[in-house]
Amino acid sequence: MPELYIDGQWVAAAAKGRHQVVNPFDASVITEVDDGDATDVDLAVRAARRAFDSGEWSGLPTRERADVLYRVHEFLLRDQEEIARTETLDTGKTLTEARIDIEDVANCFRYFAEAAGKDAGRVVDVGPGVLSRVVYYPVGVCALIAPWNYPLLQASWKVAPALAAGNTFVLKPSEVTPLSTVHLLRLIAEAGAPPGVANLVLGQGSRVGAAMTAHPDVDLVSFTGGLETGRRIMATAAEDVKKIALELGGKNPNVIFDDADFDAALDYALDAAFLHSGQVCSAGSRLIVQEGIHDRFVEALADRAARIRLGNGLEPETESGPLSSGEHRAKVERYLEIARKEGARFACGGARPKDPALQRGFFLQPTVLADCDRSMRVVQEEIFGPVVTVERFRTEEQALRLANDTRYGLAGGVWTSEASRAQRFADGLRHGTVWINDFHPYVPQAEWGGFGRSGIGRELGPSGLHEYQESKHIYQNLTPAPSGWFKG
Ligand code: TXE
Repeated sequence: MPELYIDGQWVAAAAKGRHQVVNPFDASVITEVDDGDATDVDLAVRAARRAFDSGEWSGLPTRERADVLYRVHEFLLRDQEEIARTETLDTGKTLTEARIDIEDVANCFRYFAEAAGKDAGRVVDVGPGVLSRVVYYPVGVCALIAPWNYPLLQASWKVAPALAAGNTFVLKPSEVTPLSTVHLLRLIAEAGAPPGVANLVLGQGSRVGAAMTAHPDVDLVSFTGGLETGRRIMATAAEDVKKIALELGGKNPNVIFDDADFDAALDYALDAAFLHSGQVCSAGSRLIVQEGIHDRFVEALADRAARIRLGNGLEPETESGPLSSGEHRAKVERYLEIARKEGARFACGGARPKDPALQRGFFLQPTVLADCDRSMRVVQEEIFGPVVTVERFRTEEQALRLANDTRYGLAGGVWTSEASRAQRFADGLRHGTVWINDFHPYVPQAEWGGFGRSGIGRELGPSGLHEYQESKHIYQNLTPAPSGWFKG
């Protein structure tokens, strides 16, 4: 079956290109999919343009668009198990995590279905004789580019608000993990989105993603992925002054004070660093631990990290899967080499696992790098693998300075039993999400995005909808009369 979805039809890539999708657990080929190019992008953008300009979607009452999103929510839950298995095969993550992802995807659609009808703009009180309103309109044709770590989740944070606001879109999943997104497009079609509203082009970033970003008929580009690609997209989008939203990852501090609940902080430090093999934009990959508990904490962390059960995500006993691709594992291994040269102490891990059952997959041992400091590249750069660095601090002031000493600013955590310090510290952190005595939870009602080089704009929450809207101020003089400004 062809996998490009353009103008309400499933079609093959124009140049008949094909691309293998690989299971990272054992490097086996799951399937082959179409590999599009600029011609497919052009067809998809034209379809999206026509559908947008016709008003058949943007002109619908919000409630009717919301109905389509509610149906997508329902179908996602209906197909949850099938999509979760696809996501596990494609990404290597555990089935438990994939099931949660798909539930979160469904909730995202429900949230934006609800949110769409809530904000009808506002009346501005200008005084008597004037009716002044600020109202929201869809931006137009959106190019949505998603990454491989949370393929469907990251796509849904773009697709759901784009649709809710009345836009049309062309979506490109990562070439590494396209399968669950193909399923989503089927569900959007089944839910009744008119032809041309939702379009899918599979293919390589350098061809399909670049063509989407450069297309003159695209009004907005929303991208989640790496910093370098984000920079390139921003530069290309500048040509037409397209609107952009970028989520570019992070190097997220997780600060543990001496007075924290030791066992809880340890458990969450493990989750923060090693969930989905650390391939999480908000991973707590930079531990900053107060000196009173530092040595005991690092020892306990390394002990627990070394016991994480690696394996096939489909097996219930597996706690963590492989990295997403051989290429990505090679990147993480280069950072392990850098860590050696920079003098980090390997408290555990640092190599591929020895287990014969894991030799064909893209596995790496969970790794704790102790005795790190902020001058090191492994502390400053996003590794995006099962690697956590540990720094030591003495005072609260020093901890805050360390936690904010990053070019990124996506998320951060602080662990302490002193409530006033927790609030003070949270206020001081320059990161888009801050967790106190927790790590990783997010909700669709609250904004997600970063300070600094973590990106531009916000996903989720009311701002996540506004990213896909233009505001317009309509000012009506109810009692027009000559102004008398010019006297002649
Ligand atoms: O991502 P890319 P890569 C970080 C992480 C990782 C690094 C590089 O540190 O090691 O990025 O990963 C599409 N124009 N994150 O190279 O290339 C691509 O096809 C338009 C953090 O795999 O950024 C895919 O769909 N699009 C992150 C998407 O961009 C282009 C999640 C992301 O891939 C393109 C993933 C181009 N020129 C990686 N080139 C997060 N923020 O969560 C590629 N793409």
